[in-house]
Amino acid sequence: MRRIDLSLYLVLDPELCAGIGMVETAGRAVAGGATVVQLRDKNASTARMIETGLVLKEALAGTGALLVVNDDVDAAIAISADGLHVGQDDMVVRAARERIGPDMILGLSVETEVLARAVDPALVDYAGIGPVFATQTKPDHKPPVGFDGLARLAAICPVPSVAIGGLKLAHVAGVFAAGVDGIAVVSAICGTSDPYGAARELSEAIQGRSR
Ligand code: TZP
Ligand code: MG
Repeated sequence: MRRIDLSLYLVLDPELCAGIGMVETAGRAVAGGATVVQLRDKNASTARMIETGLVLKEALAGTGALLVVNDDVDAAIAISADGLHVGQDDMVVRAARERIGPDMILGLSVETEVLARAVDPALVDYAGIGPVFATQTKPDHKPPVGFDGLARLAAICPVPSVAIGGLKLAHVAGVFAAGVDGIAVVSAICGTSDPYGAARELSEAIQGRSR
């Protein structure tokens, strides 16, 4: 299994990034320590995802941060993204793996114990577990699992995992104590006026707890 640094996983949101834009937000967050950037734009066409994805890819080149595309397998392939992230309803996992080939990272959202048990490590590289807490960023989210549920799901998942949903700086210790490999945030970085500073604080808290 390939090693992926999931520790600070930024999920972009076009509305929350409206001030400086998704590409600038991602660049600043990666300078502050984000290790993965996911391009997530639910309303964008594939053409637009490709357009933004290519600019993002160039902005992240040489930083070591991974670029993951949410849902849009054609866009992920067109830009040769590092990864594709799908939800349980988006694409059948096997079909997604067949489309992207063996080398692209595949992430899968996992919200329940049944789904955690069903994760196939031959197909999936990491799981996004959540929502940990309720969040306005994804209005249609599934019931929150809390730290206890997060720990249970992370223990069941046969692949590395990242926690998502309502997570802020104050949650870093609790999230990692639950046994996951990373913290995924949208508003804690995109919703601030200083994505660099926000990412840096998160990154320092993450590193501080593993020293
Ligand atoms: N999937 C589950 S919760 C969520 C996604 C994309 C949104 C998390 O956003 P925030 O602002 O970090 O709570
Ligand atoms: Mg999805």
